[in-house]
Amino acid sequence: MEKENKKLLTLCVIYQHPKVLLGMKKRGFGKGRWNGFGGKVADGETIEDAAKRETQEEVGIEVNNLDKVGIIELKFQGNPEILQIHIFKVNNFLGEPRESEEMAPQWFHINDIPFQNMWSDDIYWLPLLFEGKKFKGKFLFGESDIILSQDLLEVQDL
Ligand code: 8OG
Repeated sequence: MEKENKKLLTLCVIYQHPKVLLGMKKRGFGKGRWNGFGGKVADGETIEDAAKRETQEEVGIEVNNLDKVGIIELKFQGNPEILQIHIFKVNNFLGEPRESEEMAPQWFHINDIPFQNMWSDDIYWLPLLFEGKKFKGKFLFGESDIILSQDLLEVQDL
């Protein structure tokens, strides 16, 4: 049996209708793409604490009321690792968004999201977040981050 190899990650989507704050990732995994803020959950840290810490580090704002809206699991063909991403919708924050070494923030109208420069799964689930829905999804990526299969469901609770 293949050992299940899950990595926990967080993602905060700062959404103040009709605008969403995204960051251009300047380095590392996902470089050159717009995304929310987040990263790996450290040992001994709760998922929520990791989401708060990463948002503070990446864009300099403090987030407190995290609304968990989705869990997606990503797999890359030929790699046994599963990335499990816990997605939070965040309406309020303290401080002013500022650029960090990792991310350059910018507000986008929800009708003008740069999906062509984002992870290719986002176009499926981000609209659900804007509509106030909760969801669970699984995506399998092939070469060049093409989606080979997907399974996305709206759920009542996570
Ligand atoms: O610590 P690091 O910056 O490498 O964490 C990766 C971040 O990227 C983390 O917030 C989770 C996020 N991320 C993925 N895959 C995807 C994806 O397919 N869509 C979106 N929107 N974010 C993703 O790792």
